[in-house]
Amino acid sequence: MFCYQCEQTAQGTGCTKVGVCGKSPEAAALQDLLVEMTKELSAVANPLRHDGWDDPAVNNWLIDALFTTVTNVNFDTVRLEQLLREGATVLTALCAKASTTTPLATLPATTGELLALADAYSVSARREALGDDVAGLQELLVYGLKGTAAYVHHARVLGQEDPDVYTFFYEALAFLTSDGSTDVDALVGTNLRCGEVNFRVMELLDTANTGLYGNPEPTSVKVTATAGKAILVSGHDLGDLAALLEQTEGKGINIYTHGEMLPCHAYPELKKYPHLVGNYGGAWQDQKKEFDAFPGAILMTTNCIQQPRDSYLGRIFTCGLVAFPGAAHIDGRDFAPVIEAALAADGFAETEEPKEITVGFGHQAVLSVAPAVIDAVKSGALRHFFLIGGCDGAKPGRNYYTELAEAVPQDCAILTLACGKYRFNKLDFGDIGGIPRLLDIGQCNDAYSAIRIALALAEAFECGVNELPLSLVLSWYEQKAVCILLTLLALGVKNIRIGPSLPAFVSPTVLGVLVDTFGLTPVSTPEKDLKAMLGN
Ligand code: SF4
Ligand code: SF3
Repeated sequence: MFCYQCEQTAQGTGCTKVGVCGKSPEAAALQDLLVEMTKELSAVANPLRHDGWDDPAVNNWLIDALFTTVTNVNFDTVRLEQLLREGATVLTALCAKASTTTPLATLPATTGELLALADAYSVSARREALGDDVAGLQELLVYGLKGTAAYVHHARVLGQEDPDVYTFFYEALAFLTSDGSTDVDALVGTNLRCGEVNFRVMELLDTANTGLYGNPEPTSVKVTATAGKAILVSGHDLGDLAALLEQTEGKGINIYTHGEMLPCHAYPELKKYPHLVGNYGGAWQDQKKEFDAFPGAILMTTNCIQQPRDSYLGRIFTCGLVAFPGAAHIDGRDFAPVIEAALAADGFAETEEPKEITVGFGHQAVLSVAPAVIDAVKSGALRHFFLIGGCDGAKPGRNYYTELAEAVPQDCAILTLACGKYRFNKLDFGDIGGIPRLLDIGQCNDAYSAIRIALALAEAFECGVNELPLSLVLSWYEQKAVCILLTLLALGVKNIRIGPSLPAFVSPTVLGVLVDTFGLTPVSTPEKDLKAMLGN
């Protein structure tokens, strides 16, 4: 196997024997085949689409296939093979329609033959053939598309779609099969278009979330346990949580959010349920210890799942596209087995001394107090904004983000989003004239909110986003962070700092281009970076 799509890749260069994430070589091979199938399918579908063809089932398969290969989503070879075989059926029908043929329309009959076939489509084969610059830029696009696909999926299950988004997926993936796909300028251009399209997709998801569940509002969330039976919900899917809240009403079970589900407490239509009692644990990489200690059932709605320990394998459930061999999977949204497991488990014996944090600073909430924020900036009471956000992960270098947040001067505010915030979101940052110094904007896809806030501030101060007293320090781990970075670059945001380490798929030459064109900078030390960002 060869995989270098995430930040924890082995030795910072690539996982070759087994994934650091736990992905088996077999799962990696099937995922390589799935990605290749999305390209072949798009090469056939793209011209048809330009002639007016559309098929929701094919769009859905394409998006699901890409999302499935995001880090920490699907480790289950049986489900991966099933998705491949469904794809072959879809591809065969498309080929018949276009009177053409393509290799993966006919898959070999056995799993062993499938695995052998995957070798030809490995990333290492492409690196050998094309070199690190071109192969890396191609992978950057694939990873950007994977991240965007995750958000397309979230928006779609909540009823928001845009046909232009699917058109771009077909175009971009078809481009990767064309002769032009070795052209560096064309690759950079398509990557930036992926960023633009991802902005649209995050907007769709924002519309879906706020349309169904209301605008997030500043809300105190208990981060301590309440006595009673319990279910912990992790991932990113608001619809799954809403369904579970409905199904557990009056059953004497308390619901806790985990990881990226924390912002759910701020949505009026979710927080109205009194049994949504609090948030439990930290970011995804601490789950083995925390799930082990959680005395109830656990539901994983999307990434990031890690190999479950035997101690909780019987009470962890996956749904949607998440899967881990041995963990029970829920098809659809009937969570009866999760409820049963929660009732059979001990639950929390005691209510802990309550501790609370505040969430819910989406674009609506922040912009409703924009005049106060603008006055504070104008008077000098609020000197600078830092957006410190992105994914969390296991590497010790990620203490950088805690130290940076702690070192931010008292007259500056911190905007944060995604699971990287668990590095500092339980610290007390105080306020500046009533404006909290730590503003939790939401999930990773709420980068959309952060951008809306930045654009509104730029308009108020009659300047560009790059001229605002705002610095972005991002932490990346998986492919959703890749598409968000592409969005920021496509919007012309410069001088972003990124860490804790640089992507292995970005070659030194490509990094040089990103540094020269966008001022993208690797993080160094909190002291040095803070000094540079504050211009002193
Ligand atoms: Fe390695 Fe990350 Fe790929 Fe998993 S997803 S195999 S950790 S590079
Ligand atoms: Fe975290 Fe997986 Fe990326 Fe949505 S939950 S940000 S790492």
